[in-house]
Amino acid sequence: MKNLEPFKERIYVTRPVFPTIEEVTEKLKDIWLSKWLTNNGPQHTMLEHELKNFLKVPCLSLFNNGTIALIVACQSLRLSGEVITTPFTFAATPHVLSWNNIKPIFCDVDAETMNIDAEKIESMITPNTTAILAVHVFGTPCDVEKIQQVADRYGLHVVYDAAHAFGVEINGQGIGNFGDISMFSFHATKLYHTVEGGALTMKNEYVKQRIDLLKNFGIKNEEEVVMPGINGKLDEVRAAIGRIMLNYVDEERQKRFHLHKIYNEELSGVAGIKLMPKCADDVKLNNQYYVIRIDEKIFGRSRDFVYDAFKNYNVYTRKYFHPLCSEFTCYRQLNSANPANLHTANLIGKQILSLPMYGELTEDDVRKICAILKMFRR
Ligand code: T4K
Repeated sequence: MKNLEPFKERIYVTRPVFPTIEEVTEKLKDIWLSKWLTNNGPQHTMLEHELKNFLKVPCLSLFNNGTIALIVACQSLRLSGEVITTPFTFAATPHVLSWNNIKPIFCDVDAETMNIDAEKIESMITPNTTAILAVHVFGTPCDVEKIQQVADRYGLHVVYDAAHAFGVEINGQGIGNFGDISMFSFHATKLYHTVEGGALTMKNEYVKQRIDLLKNFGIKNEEEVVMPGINGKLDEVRAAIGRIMLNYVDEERQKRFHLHKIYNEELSGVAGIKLMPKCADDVKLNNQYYVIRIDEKIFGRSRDFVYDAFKNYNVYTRKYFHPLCSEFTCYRQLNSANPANLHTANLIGKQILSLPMYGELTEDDVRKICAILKMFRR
């Protein structure tokens, strides 16, 4: 690649998938005719059914975003005290615990998958622990078997933040089948989206009923309010967009799968660059993100140098997830936030870089991004 001029237009870390305006207008007409805008309308009912099938889960409840969904998941299980979680995640994960008056206990992560280190969870359990909140970070599944074993041994709940894991499967099973409850985010920047939105998946109708009450103010009927609920409902317009977006998700995933291959092809063997973790053969990934880790000692440049230098070429990468949640001012005083206990997470936080990944990127774009990156090497 000789021509290493900056890109003419900004290349962001991601771009939302847009349906055609005609498809949206068509669906809006249905909504206008129905005179039903929110509160369990027909689009909502249909999308819940369609997503339940798509994600291969027994039960699903839609939400207005992933964060509220996760807050409600904790409420529905009556979690309290301490919950063991990962510091290498988006701010929403520990914040959800704080909003439930729960103390997040940060556990170090696995050096390969970057997910919570299942081997270390046990040592963090105290009499106050009520659950494990694990994140399938960048769509790579956690060690679901080991986590369940630990949880069963100590009578803990398991909640998965599957915000990144839409459509991920293990041995043909939807990722939302593991643990007590999983949360999916349908934010605009996700592989599948409803503009803003999210869902919880759960094992049975009983749990779903409780969750459905919690997301609708606890209103059972016009005479009875049975619990202190919140407003977590997804409206008809976004549910309708979600129904359209289901037609796009496979194609988008295929495009990203191809771009992943190009990134791997271009970057494998580059000294100082570690690629996405490899998963077992029975794992179906969604290829939503493409992240690398830059070892400054070998690459000759730091992650921060690369992040800044890319901007000169109009490439806007992101440092997902730096700073670690354990470094936030609201959490860093916790004993578990001590960097001495989070050695791997702290190392990854300094090395990680999310490269542009979305279906609209061309193969040439990706090859050029890789060429620019290789040029930075010293
Ligand atoms: N748990 C985990 C592990 C999560 O990653 C998230 C969300 C949650 C929980 C919470 O789920 P939600 O409550 O959001 O459903 C973005 C997303 O807003 C956030 O949903 C996501 N994780 C997080 C990883 O990424 P930011 O602050 O980095 O987004 P922003 O606005 O900087 O967008 C990133 C890039 O995308 C921009 O540089 C340009 C592009 N973009 C973005 C938007 C919104 C567009 O081109 N068009 C757009 O409309 O958080």
